[in-house]
Amino acid sequence: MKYSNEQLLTLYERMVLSRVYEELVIELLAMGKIQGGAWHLAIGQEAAQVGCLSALGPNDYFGPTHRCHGVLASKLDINKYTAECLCKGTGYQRGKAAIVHISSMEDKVFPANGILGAGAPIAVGFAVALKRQKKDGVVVSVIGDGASNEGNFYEAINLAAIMEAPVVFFIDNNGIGFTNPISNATRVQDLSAKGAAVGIPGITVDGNDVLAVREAVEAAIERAREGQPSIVEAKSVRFRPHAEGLSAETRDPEMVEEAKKNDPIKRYEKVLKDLGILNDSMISEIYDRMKKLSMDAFEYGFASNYPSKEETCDLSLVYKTLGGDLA
Ligand SMILES: Cc1ncc(C[n+]2csc(CCOP(=O)(O)OP(=O)(O)O)c2C)c(N)n1
Repeated sequence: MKYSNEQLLTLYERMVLSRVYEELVIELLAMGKIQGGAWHLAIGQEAAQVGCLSALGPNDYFGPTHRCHGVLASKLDINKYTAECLCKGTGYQRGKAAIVHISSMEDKVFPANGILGAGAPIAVGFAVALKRQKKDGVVVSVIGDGASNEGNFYEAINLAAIMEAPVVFFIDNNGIGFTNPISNATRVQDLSAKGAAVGIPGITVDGNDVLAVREAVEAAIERAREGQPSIVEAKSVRFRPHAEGLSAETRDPEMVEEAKKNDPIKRYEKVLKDLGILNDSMISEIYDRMKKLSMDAFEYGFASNYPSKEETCDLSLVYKTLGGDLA
C-alpha cells in the first residue's frame, strides 16, 4: 500500500466528519435551529471530495466550491467555518460570506463567486500568478458537472493549456446540476474527455473510491507542477437535493436508493477492515468523536454574536476579509 496506516485512517475520519457534519445540518434544519436554502450537502460525495483535497501539498490552493461543508470544515478551523455558515462575527469573513462564499487565503482556500463556472478562469489566473512569482504551488479548481458546460470553463481550460498553468480541473460529477440530469446537459459520457478539445489530458475515476481519487489528483498535481494542466473527473451520486430546503427533485428515488448501496464510506470501511487497520469499536469511536466535533462547532457558532451594523457596512473590512486592502 502506497499510504501509511495513519494516512489511510485520516482519510476515513475526514469522510466520516463530512457525513456527520452534514447529517447534523439536516437535524438542525428539521429542528428549526438553522435556515434552509443554501446548505448544499455533499452526502454521497465524500470520497470524491476528501480524496481530492487530501492530495494537495502545503503550497497548493483549493478552488471554490459550494458543496463541501464537511470537507472544508476538516481543512479549516471547524468552529470558525461553522460560525461563518451562521453569519456570525467570529466566522472566516466575520459573517459576510455566509455558507457559499467562505474563503481563507491563509489556508489557501480562495473565494467563490455566485457565477457558475466562473471559478475556473479565476483559478487559471491564480495559477499563472503563482508561476510568474516562481512559487511552487498548484491550484486545484473544483467545479460540478453542470458548471463544466458553461462557456467560461471551456475558455479556462484552453487558457490553462496555452499558458501551461499549474492547475488541475477537478470535476466533481454528481450526475445532476440543480435539477437537470447530466444527460440533458451534454452528450459527452466522460467529462474528462473535454480536455482533448484543448490538448490537455483528462482522466475519469470512480468517485466512490477515495484512494482512486486521491491517486488521480496527486498525479494531476505533479503534472501541473511541470506546467501540464489536466482534468480529473470523479463520478459519484448526490444523495440529497440540490440544497436543503429546496424541493423540485427530478430524479428517480429508486436510482438514489440503489446508489446508497455503493456508499463511499461503507466501501472504504471494508477496504480498511480487510487491511486489518479498522474495526467496529474504532468505527463507533470515530463517529462519536466526529459528531462531538461537529456539535461543538455549531454550539460555538450559536453562542457567537452577529457582526455589528457598523462593521457590516464597513467596505474596507469586507475587502480585508477577502485578503485585500482598499488603501
Ligand atoms: C451562470 C449561472 N447560472 C445558473 C446558476 C444557478 N445555479 C447555481 S448552482 C447550479 C447547479 C450547479 O450544478 P453543478 O455544477 O453540477 O454543481 P453541483 O451543484 O451539482 O455540485 C445552478 C444552475 C448560477 N449560479 N450561475
